[in-house]
Amino acid sequence: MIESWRWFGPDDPVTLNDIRQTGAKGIVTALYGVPAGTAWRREDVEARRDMIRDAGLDWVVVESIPVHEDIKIGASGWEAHADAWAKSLRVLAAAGIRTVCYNFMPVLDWTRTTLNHDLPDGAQCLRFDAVDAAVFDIFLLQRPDAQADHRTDIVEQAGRRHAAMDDEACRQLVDTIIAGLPGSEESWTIESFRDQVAAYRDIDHARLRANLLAFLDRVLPVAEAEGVRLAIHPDDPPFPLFGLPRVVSTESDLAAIFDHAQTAVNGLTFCTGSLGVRADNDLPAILERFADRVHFLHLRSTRREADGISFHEAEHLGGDTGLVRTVGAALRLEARRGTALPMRPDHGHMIAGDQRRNMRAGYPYIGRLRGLAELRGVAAALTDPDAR
Ligand code: DNO
Repeated sequence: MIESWRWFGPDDPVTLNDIRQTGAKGIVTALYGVPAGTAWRREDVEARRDMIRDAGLDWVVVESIPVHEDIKIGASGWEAHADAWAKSLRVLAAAGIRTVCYNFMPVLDWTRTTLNHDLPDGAQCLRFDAVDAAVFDIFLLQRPDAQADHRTDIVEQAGRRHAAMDDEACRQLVDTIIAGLPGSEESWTIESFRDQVAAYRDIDHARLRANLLAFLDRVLPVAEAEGVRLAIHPDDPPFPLFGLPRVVSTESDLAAIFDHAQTAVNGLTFCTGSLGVRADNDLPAILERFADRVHFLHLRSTRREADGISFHEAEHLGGDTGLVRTVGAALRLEARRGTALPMRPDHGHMIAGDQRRNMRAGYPYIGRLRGLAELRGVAAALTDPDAR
């Protein structure tokens, strides 16, 4: 595995030098300021690549090139946005960067309802709470028919919880959900979010999937010609939210994408934390089935909670996802394919002063370093023939 680290660019409180000291060799980053639909410029890509190189590291994966909302909706003119996306692939290939992670989640990228959930040991983690999501949807977003999309017991609890929330608590919940988590492509106000959700009124699962496949038909020929591996990121969380469909959540979603175009460049970011939230996703089976399409690993774990919907982020080797088994399976896959896969320790608990150092939600230095070190230890143990 090529140990890598997500870096949010020169404004990231974690510097390239900090990253070098983790032992990671690869950088996962993007030109975060460029709006969706605008092609990346060669000089900007080269300058960023050289900055990383000068720090003794290597830009191994782009995460992400944002997919314009018009492409997801299939609005007229979407093709020009897709062509700009493909142009960025050409620019990246010319600069020697050939793995690109992207997602196809409508409106919101990854979503949580709490950024600082307290754990018994004093660490803090990200959490998604089904009742908070319903409070937002029904009472704050006030989406028509929202109630019907939540379980009755959750709707009842949401009513009680909302009645006890003051303005500040409501504002904080709205911000957490729509203001944009690190790496998110857009940040919304409640009004702009409401409008954008409404634009999906006629887009169901089948339409969104068809729009994704049409997008792939347009960009894959460029990816193939340039030798750029695309790695779609699973939905996080892997179920519809706020009436918006999601089409990269399950094994059958992935099969529909990968069967549509039988080329290895039509690939996957195998994100254990996202897929692992669903108990019906069998992670080792998914990794095995799509083995030749996996181009990038996001390794983190989640713990499902009692209501069957809520979850929080677990320590890397804890939770429900079984990362020791996944690392073993990934090492076998690499041996079979004869390639090393870039991996990054995804997310991490805020620990040991991360809170005081102004770290981005989910992306603390020490918490991720702990995850990376644990995963490195697992890989070392699994590959040492004399270890037992
Ligand atoms: C969250 C991340 C997401 C992901 C993008 C991929 O931490 O996994 O931001 O990178 O959705 O496009």
